[in-house]
Amino acid sequence: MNKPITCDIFCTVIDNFGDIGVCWRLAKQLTHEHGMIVRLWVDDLLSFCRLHPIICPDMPIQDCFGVEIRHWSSSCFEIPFLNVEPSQLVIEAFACELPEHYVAEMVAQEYKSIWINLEYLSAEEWVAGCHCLPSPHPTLPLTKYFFFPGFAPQTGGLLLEQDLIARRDAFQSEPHTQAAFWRALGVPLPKSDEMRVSMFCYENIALPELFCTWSESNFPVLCLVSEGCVLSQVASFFGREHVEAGDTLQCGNLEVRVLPFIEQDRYDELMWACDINFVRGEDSFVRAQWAGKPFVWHIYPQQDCAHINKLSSFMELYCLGLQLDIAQVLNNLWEGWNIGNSADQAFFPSSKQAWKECLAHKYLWQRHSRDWSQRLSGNSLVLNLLNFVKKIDRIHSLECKSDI
Ligand code: TRH
Repeated sequence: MNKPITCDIFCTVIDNFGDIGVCWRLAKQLTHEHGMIVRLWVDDLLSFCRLHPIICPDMPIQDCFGVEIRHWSSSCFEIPFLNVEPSQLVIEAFACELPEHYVAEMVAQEYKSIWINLEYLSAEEWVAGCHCLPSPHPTLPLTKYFFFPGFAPQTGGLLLEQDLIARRDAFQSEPHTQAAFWRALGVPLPKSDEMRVSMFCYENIALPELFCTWSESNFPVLCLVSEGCVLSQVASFFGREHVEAGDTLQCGNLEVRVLPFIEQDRYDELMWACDINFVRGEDSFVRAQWAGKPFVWHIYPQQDCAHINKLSSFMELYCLGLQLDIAQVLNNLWEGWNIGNSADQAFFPSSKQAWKECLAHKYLWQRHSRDWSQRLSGNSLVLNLLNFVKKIDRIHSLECKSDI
């Protein structure tokens, strides 16, 4: 029998939860689906703990679901007794810098580790051309390879657990499971004519207008807002100084419930159970696509406005094959949510208008969401990564032979 492949994943939490969210999923998938021995190095256990509360923020080394979690503090590589031997596969997430000592060990060891830089997700066209490109180290005999997640077949694909779509389908077809889910969350079961929305976004000045639209709608809207930076806006919409997890607020036909941050797997279920999901960043954006439900993305805003191109590149792909008028109304809603409120208001239809037009195409939007998740599901990041690793491994073996 082949010996399991060892893997180190390095993650620095820049801000929020996306970096560790992605790394944790990757670590679990490599361990559970491919029998690999994975160590996940993360510099911020407190953020990790929010997604996965059984993580102990004070423990330098712990095992969680078969993954070894190591607190990556600047001092840990200086402690000689740790004696860290680099793994066969080394993944630095989002261009975080590997510890010098570790890189030196990679050079010194007999076998050659395969070094991957797992990049951020983007739907831009250039991604396919840069995926898998080598980047030789400027001074050391090491090569790192860029690995780009993406939506097109020539990219690295998306993280998707082998059984996720089947679990989603089972959940969505079992009313009892859904009822148990709502009960556990302390949220009443959906009313027959209600629209249930999950809301996870950055601060967004389009939010009050959307709330206002929902409050005036002719059916009940329950908006489940996740705890986070947007709560001050929620408070001011309802004329409160402060709101917190557990609060319920009402305005016309809009009910807002503030949810605590829930465990990552439960958050997937929340998206499976809602009619529409507002998501943000990278990881919740991908999970909303696997939910197979209509969603609206609040892209991570970048200072140089690079996010605007990223947003339109995604929309172009997402709307391919959709009737032009539907593509247009979806674009209006998404642009209004991301750009319209921070740029020239007059250029964009109001969120109210855009929302109404999207609702008019609700059934087509639902069908498209389902088809979209089906279409993407054939391009698994982990399978692509492991195929690439095999290819590099063969090249390394040939190089070794020619050295002899
Ligand atoms: O939190 P985000 O904004 O994270 C990131 C980071 O900002 C990162 O630096 C940036 O580069 C990246 O976005 C693009 O959004 P994201 O990516 O959706 O990550 C949120 C994670 O939190 C995701 O794994 C889902 C999880 N989550 C829960 O586990 N429970 C919850 O209740 C919620 C709302 C989210």
